Amino acid sequence: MSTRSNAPASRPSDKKPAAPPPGFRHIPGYLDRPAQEALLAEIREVVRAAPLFQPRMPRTDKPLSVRMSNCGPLGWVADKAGYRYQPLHPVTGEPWPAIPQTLLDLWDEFSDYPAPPEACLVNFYEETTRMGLHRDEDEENFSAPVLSISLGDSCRFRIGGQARKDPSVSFKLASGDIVLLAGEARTAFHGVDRIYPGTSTLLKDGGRINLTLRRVTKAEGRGATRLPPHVQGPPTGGTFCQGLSSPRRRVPSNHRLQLLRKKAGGRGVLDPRLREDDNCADA
Ligand SMILES: O=C(O)CCC(=O)C(=O)O
Repeated sequence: MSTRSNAPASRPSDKKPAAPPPGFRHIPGYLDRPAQEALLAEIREVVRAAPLFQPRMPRTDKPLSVRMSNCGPLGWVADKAGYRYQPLHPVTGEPWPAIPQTLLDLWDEFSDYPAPPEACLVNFYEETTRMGLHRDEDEENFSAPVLSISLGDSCRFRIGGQARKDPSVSFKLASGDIVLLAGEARTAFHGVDRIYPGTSTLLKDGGRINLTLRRVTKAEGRGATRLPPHVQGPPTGGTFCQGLSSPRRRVPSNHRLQLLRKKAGGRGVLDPRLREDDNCADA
């Protein structure tokens, strides 16, 4: 993803509302309440190992209003150096935790893509957080869809066309909803106009979590994925990992990542807001 901002995603237009682009799917209420609670518990574990951080816009250095974390071999980050995927958390310097199996299963069910996701962004929205219209374009692979899962308060999600000024259409996304951006919709401008506070009791202190599963590198065949450098060898400390070449099987690599996390000793919770009793980490 890139070209995000805090600007409102909606813009008044005389044009008739567009239909969502081909490849857009909204599956309301796919996860029932027990499934949402179970997934939330898994995300709390992710955020405990990889605390939420505040991305900043490269040009202006202004913070985005959304706080975020990641799980998977790669994670999306934004700072003065640019928008990119990298294998290490930008604050703790640790590898991202593994993507929970529940999410990998959802990917298998909905993505119709022969390789597993390499990144799962965890976006945390407070009452006033919004996400300006942007395209997800920092991945080198646009043939894989983006799969999104919503937890907590509802939001108004907006999606348009391939140009920022194209007419757009909006939907209310509620806790447990799934959205698939495939085909044309994969590269369509989209954003979050607003959060509807108090619309879900899932998170104790309110707010919304959005999870997006992404393929970052190009798949090399059925089941293919690639290892980040910290799993293959010494960390390069570099930005998005070009030239990752070893095929990776999901189970061993996740296991390996868990071992790496264990070795790291779970240190690195730098932000007092990210304690267990924080909104996201203990909702
Ligand atoms: O929060 C959402 O529903 C959308 C998130 C999003 O657009 C993104 O992470 O690129």
